[in-house]
Amino acid sequence: MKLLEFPHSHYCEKARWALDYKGVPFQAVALLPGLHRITVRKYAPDTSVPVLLSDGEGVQGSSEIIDYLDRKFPLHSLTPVDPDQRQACLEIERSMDTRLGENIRRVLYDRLLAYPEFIRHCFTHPMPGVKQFIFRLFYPVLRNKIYQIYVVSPAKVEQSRREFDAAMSELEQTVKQGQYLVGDQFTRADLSVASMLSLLVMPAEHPFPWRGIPDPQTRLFYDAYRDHPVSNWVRKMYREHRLRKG
Ligand SMILES: N[C@@H](CCC(=O)N[C@@H](CS)C(=O)NCC(=O)O)C(=O)O
Repeated sequence: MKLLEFPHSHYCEKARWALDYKGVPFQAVALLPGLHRITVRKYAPDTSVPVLLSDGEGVQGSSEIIDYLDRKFPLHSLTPVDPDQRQACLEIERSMDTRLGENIRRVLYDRLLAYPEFIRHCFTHPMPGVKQFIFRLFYPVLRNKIYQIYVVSPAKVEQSRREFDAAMSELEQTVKQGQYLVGDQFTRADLSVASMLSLLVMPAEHPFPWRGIPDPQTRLFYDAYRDHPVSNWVRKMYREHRLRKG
């Protein structure tokens, strides 16, 4: 199996974590954002990663990949059998992929696009020099595109900050009540929420070699959530459930 991915992406981390958790061997194929479209469109209808290539099939989307893996490898299922728990998991995953995942991406890109070396590291690790060269050449165009697609406007950034914070407060109430978000076992709800917050918490078990945040204002954002109960819960989920290969 191959996983087409951006190594730094939280949605790709979600798919990678599911594969590692189930002990499914796979080869991660890091794509250069921008040029990725050419490769991805060969296998899938949309341009987004992650895409899992398995048995000649392209499975696009982190949730679809978990569905696929749970069907193909039922052992260590991430989806509960109980219909109510299953529904609750899928609802948390769907909602938090947006409320945490999309909002944090907007907040971070808004400031960090101004730091090309930081973005270069995120976008080109672990690629050869030629990809770094292409990145430098196209960054001005790429930066504008990313702003248009993911950041949009200062008003949207403000709204995203508020929505992100509201989601964190809501989750805080849930993690106070028990170790897991649904039932008494690790599920796709836990895996999804922890992955969406991997960009914020940068847990030691996450395979990406993170660099320090270069922007002072973004560092304040990180500081504000450093000791948040949900950040501590993410560290715990990574410590206890993020099995690493090798
Ligand atoms: N709902 C999708 C979201 C994936 C997504 O937004 N991927 C971004 C990277 S973080 C991407 O591939 N963007 C480039 C594109 O869409 O062409 C999932 O869960 O996989």
